[in-house]
Amino acid sequence: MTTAPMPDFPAGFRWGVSTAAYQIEGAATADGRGPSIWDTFAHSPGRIADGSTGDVACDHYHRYAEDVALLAGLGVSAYRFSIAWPRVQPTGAGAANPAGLDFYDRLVDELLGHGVDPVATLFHWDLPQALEDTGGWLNRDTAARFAEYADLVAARLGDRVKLWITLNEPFIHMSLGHGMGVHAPGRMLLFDAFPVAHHQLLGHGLAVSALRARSTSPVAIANNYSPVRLAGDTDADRAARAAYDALHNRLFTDPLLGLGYPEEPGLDPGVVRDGDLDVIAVPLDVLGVNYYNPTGIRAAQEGSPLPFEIVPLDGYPRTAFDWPVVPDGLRELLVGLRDRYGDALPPIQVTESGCAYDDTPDADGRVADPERIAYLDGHLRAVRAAIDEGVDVTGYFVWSLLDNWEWAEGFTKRFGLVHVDYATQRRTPKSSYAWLRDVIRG
Ligand code: PNW
Repeated sequence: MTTAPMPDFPAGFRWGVSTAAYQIEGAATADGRGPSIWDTFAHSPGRIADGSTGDVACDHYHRYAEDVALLAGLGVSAYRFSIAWPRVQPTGAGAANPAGLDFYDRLVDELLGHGVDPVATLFHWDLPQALEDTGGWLNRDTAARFAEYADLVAARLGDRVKLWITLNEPFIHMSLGHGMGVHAPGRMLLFDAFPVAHHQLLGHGLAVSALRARSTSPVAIANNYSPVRLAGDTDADRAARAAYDALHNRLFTDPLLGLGYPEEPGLDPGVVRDGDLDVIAVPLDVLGVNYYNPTGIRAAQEGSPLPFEIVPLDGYPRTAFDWPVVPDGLRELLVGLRDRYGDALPPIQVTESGCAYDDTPDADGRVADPERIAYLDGHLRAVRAAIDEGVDVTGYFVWSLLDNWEWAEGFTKRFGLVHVDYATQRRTPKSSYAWLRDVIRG
């Protein structure tokens, strides 16, 4: 980490932190909430590293006022949270459950009362189980259901949410949830999971129109991106890199920006109907970029079901997730998006960036996390460098405000600026919280 002062960011730059409903809220059956695919998955034996569930998580549903006070103390101008679809529509269809919407109404007003812009994600992976029972995102009908849900949310919150995000990381939801089976709903379809890509994107396009009918606030999607590093120098290695880049970085962006699906073999979702690509290419106000690390790729071994092999990247520090820490990958990614999409690219906000470490309180109850400070320092400098190279980046959100329930890893990975003792629900700001507060003030 350099000791040079953090460079300035443009006036109006949006500083934020991000969370997701199932990872923090708990209160899984409160006020009429229906089950989601993550309730089902977490309650199935053997799926979660520590056998835990999100039943209680950070109990944010009851402690949101304390958590908003933490946001205010941090000095962020925005908070990205997600709305649990099964709180709003317990079975994924029909009239809104008013008690479910009431919670987000209270949260939004609490944020506004502290001068924090509410940024709402509509889908952060917690599909109502009843929709999964009719095929989930493999079923085209789920896209239409998603737009109806968006309409219900916008009718209630459309006057106060400052930025809408339709989907969180549809690539991760497709690949880990439907391709590899390590996330809910636990399907292992490999390349047969592609209808999940198209139906999510179709749902996005329909939801954008539904939101705009009720709200004048800008609309975004949050995609996960990973610059691809080539491990090997044969033609087969280069072909593998192109295949992986098309899958991870282009499949969910080319169609949004009017280019249609990538033409790489095997990437045709097969369920596209006339007119769908126009629905999907509805203009975006902002592109949300979630970045964690680059991916090393080389040609697949003989007999592999995949057209590439993922290999570890050597020579970098690693987080507790074993993910390499590569700040310059974020600059490379941002510049690469601009170079690829040019004028079709809307302004970018980095909607997730962060790291997990084994943070534990010392004898005095303080939590020092110098690795996280170094991580954020490097990634913020990378954003600044991309801006200097002419990329229009208008915001940066840290993942995450709180240590929380990290999906298949349960409570074993701590991403927070604030430590959570799950036994007592006591929140303790880590040293990175004070560091970021000072950066934002500066
Ligand atoms: C994102 N990968 O998930 C999610 O949006 C967050 O909910 C999550 O807590 C955060 O990143 C940290 O994991 C990802 O395997 C899950 O490459 C897995 C991957 C990437 C992102």
